[in-house]
Amino acid sequence: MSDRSFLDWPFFEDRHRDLAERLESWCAGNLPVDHGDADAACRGLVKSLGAGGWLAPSGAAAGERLDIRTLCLIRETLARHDGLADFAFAMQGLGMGAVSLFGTTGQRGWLARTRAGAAIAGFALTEPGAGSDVAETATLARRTSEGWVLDGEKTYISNGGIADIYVVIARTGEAEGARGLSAFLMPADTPGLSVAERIGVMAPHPLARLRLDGVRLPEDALIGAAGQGFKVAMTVLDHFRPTVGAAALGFARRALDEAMARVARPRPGGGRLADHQIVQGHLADMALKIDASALLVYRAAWTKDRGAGRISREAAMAKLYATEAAQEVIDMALQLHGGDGVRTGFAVEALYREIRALRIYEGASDVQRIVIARALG
Ligand code: COS
Repeated sequence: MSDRSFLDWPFFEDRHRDLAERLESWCAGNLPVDHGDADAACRGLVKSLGAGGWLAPSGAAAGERLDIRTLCLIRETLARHDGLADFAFAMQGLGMGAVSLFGTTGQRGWLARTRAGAAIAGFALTEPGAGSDVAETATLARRTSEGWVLDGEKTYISNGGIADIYVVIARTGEAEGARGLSAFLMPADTPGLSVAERIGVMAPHPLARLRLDGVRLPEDALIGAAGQGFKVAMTVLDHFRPTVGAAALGFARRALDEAMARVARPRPGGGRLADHQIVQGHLADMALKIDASALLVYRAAWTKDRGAGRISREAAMAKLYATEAAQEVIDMALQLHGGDGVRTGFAVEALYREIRALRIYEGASDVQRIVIARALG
């Protein structure tokens, strides 16, 4: 069983501790699921997480606020049990993040569905020519007498192909660069929107390149004000980046658990790997990285939940450190397994593949460094 002592930290309230305990027993009864068909697995996970009530915190109705500590605790716990369950939960939140933070009452109708597990969400931000540099977004949204017409391409869109609803960022041209973008709510069945390519990745999950070809959206599809799309996207990312750190933390905790169990096994020739000081030293380093990650993740979440404005620096530090540290922790856990570490069917092999994308998505590590450096003034 993973170290749970962090739950006593002053970042948490009793409702968080209670939630962590209830989710732990839900996970024990429902996870992991078979990943053979990633689309089917994710559809099933959204349904079962919804039925269990676990998707409700992924969105905020009018007058409610996202509780970032809750989002982080859920991601950490799910990631420890099943990476795809974490993915399914995370995307309901990120996909609908702009609606939770800036949506109108009408737009929030979709939230009721994504929070119940009745609809799947996606966030269509990245483009072939605009990954780290969101200000380069080229997808065009033209205003017409009836609303908007969108043309362009979005890529690496998680849940692309299975989502029912997307938030899409497009250029509306109020100004050059970052000041000329807007956010829109785009149902997946809108004519002109198609899946151009399904993208296979090392830890499979639904992912696609989307084509927008004369996609007509009504006037009220606009989320927030026209020209504010960059700020909408960045605010969403500030809220969700600590949760990426939390998922990395869950993966790292699982890796440490696996490593501790492994090195405690009696060896055929006598003794245990755990008896070696050098192995104890590795375990200590792993535990240190995990606690440092947890402190940064829950510092960011607590700061936001206390009502702070922008938490760009705290969120970037949490994501950068926790994802990089988890990669190191998992690599060491794999190393301690010897040849078994690279064998399919071993948890550390899957963790090694699962962690890698977290250092890239929602702002690659070097983007987080840029954000931190700018926040220093
Ligand atoms: N919250 C609110 N506003 C923000 C903001 C934030 N976190 N970050 C920037 N802004 C505002 C700035 O204040 C500025 O406003 P004004 O025009 O009023 O001065 C405006 O947005 C432009 O900011 P900036 O000049 O910093 O923009 P850049 O184009 O230089 O942004 C980075 C650079 C790299 C930080 C940004 O493009 C980024 O985060 N990229 C990564 C994107 C990403 O995570 N993609 C992953 C997609 S997977 S979902």
